[in-house]
Amino acid sequence: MFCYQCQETAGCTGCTKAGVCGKSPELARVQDLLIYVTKGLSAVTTALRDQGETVSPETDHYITTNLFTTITNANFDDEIFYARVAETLKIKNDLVAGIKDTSKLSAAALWSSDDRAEMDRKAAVVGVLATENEDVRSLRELIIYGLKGLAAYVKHANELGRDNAEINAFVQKALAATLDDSLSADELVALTLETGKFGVSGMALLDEANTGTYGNPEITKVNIGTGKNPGILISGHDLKDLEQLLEQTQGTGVDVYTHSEMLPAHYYPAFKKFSNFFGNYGNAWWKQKEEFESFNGPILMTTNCIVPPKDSYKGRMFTTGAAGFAGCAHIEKDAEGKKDFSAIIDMAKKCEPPVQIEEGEIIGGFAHNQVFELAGPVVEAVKSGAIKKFFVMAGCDGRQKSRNYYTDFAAALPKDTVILTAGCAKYKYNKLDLGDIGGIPRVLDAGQCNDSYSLALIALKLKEVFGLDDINELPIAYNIAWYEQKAVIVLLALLHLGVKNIHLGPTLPAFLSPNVAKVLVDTFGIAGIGTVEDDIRLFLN
Ligand code: FS2
Ligand code: SF4
Repeated sequence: MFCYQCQETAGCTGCTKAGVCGKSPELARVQDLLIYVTKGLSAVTTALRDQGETVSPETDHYITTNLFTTITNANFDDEIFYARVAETLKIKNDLVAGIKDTSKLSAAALWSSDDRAEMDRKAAVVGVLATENEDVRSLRELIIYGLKGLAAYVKHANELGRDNAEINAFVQKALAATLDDSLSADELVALTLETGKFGVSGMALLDEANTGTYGNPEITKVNIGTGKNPGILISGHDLKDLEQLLEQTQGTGVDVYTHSEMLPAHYYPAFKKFSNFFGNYGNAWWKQKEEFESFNGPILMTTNCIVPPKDSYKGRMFTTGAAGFAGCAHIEKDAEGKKDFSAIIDMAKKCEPPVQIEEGEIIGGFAHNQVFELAGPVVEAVKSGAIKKFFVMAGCDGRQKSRNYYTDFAAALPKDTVILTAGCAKYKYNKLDLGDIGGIPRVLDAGQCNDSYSLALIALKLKEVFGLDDINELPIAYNIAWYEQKAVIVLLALLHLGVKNIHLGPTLPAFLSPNVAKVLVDTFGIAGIGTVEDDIRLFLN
C-alpha cells in the first residue's frame, strides 16, 4: 500500500505497511481501485457532457459518495468498497454504450471486471505511485484530495435537498483530468486553483443548505457535563442524521449528546426545541477510545473521523451514510430517505448514563450571520485598538503531540487578539479561559470545518467595512491546522479567495513535492509553523 493523504502519514512520507489511521493494506488496495474506477466513470460522464448530454443526479451523487467514503477515517469496511467498485463499474458500463467515439476514452474508462482476484491485481497497479513523475503525482493528488473534501461538503448539501450541477460536472471533469498524461504541470496548477474556486461554491452550497434548513447559528452556551438519563452520542458532520435522531428520541427518556464535529449543531435554532438535546460530550475525534468507553451508551458515526473501536464498545458503535466499520451495524436510508434509529434508541434505554468527564459550558455560534450582527462592536473594537489582530485557527485536531503547539499558541496570544475558528481544531483551546474583549469572546467558533466558509465571509465583510482593496490588508493572520482532505479543500478555497501567507501545520503535507511546495510558497506565501514564540513575533510584526 501507499497512502499519504493525511497529516499523520507514517514518517511524514507515506503509510506503506499499514495506515497510522488503522487502514489495512487490503482496505487501501480496494480504496485505490474505487478511486480508479470512479475516475473512469467520471471520464465517461465528462465525455457524455461534451456530447451535449445530461448525467443523472443519481450518478453524480454516486461519484460524490465514492469520494467521500475514501476520506481519512470515514469508512473501514472492505466489503462496502468492493460493492461500490462493482456498482460504479455497472453504472459506467451502461453509460459507455452512449459514447460516440470510445477511442478517446482513458484505460480507466474502458476497464471492467467482476472477478475479485482480477480486481485485486488491478488495484495493485493503479494507486498513487502509478504516476511516476513526483510533481505530476503531487499535483494530481492535491487535486484529488481537494475533490474528496469538496465531495464531503456536497454530499451533506445533497442530504438537505440541495444540488449544483456545475460543481458535479467540475468534480468529474477534474477527476478525469488526473488520468490525462497530456496535461502540463502548469495546467495541473491551474486545475488545482479551479478546484479551490469550486471549493468556495461547495461550501456556499452547504452553508445555504444548513442555514436554509436549520436557521442561522446564533451565540449559544453548550453544556459539557452530563445528565441522569441514558444517552446516545452522535459524531461526524451530518445534520440531517442528527435531526432524525432527535425526532425519534422524543419522549423515550434518552438524551442526545454531540461529539467532536457535531458540537456546532447546538448553535442552530432548529435543534434548540428538542429538550433532550443535552450537550456535548468529550473532545476531538482522536480521543474516542477513552471517551466512547466512558459514554456508556450507543454511538452513531455519521461521517469521519472514526478511530477503529475497541472491542469493549464496538457493539455500541453504529455507522450511517459514507461512514462504515466492519462489525458495526450500518443504518441505511429507506425508500423515502428516512433512517430508522430504533435499534440505537432501544440499546440506549438499556445502557447506564454517561460518566461525567467534564463540567461547565463552552460558547459558540459565531458563524457569518451572527458575526455580521455584531459587526458594530467588532469594528469599533478594531478602530479603538481594543482588538489588534484576528487569528484564523480553523482546521483539524489530531493525535500528534506536536499539536500542543496550537494550545500553547492560543494561550500565548496577547489579550488584544481574537481567534476565529471552525472545525475540530478548536478543541485545542476552546476550553481554555481566554476571556473576552468588551464582551466579545476571544475564541469565536463559527462551527464545523465546512463553516470555515463563514470565516472567509467575515474577512470579506471586514474588508468591505474598512474600505480595503485587498483581503490581505486586514489585521487577520492565518495559522491553520490540517489533518484530512476537507482541510485541503478549505485551503484551496482560501487560496482562490486571494488569502496569502497561510501557515499550515503541524507539518506540511507529505503529498507536496519540493517543486509543488515551492510554487505554493512563492505564489501564496504558504509556510509551516515554528516555535510559538517565533511565530507570534512573526505574526504580530
Ligand atoms: Fe475533524 Fe475529522 Fe471536520 Fe476533519 S472530525 S479531522 O474529519 O472534517 O474536521
Ligand atoms: Fe496513512 Fe493517513 Fe492514509 Fe491513513 S489516511 S493510510 S494514516 S496517510
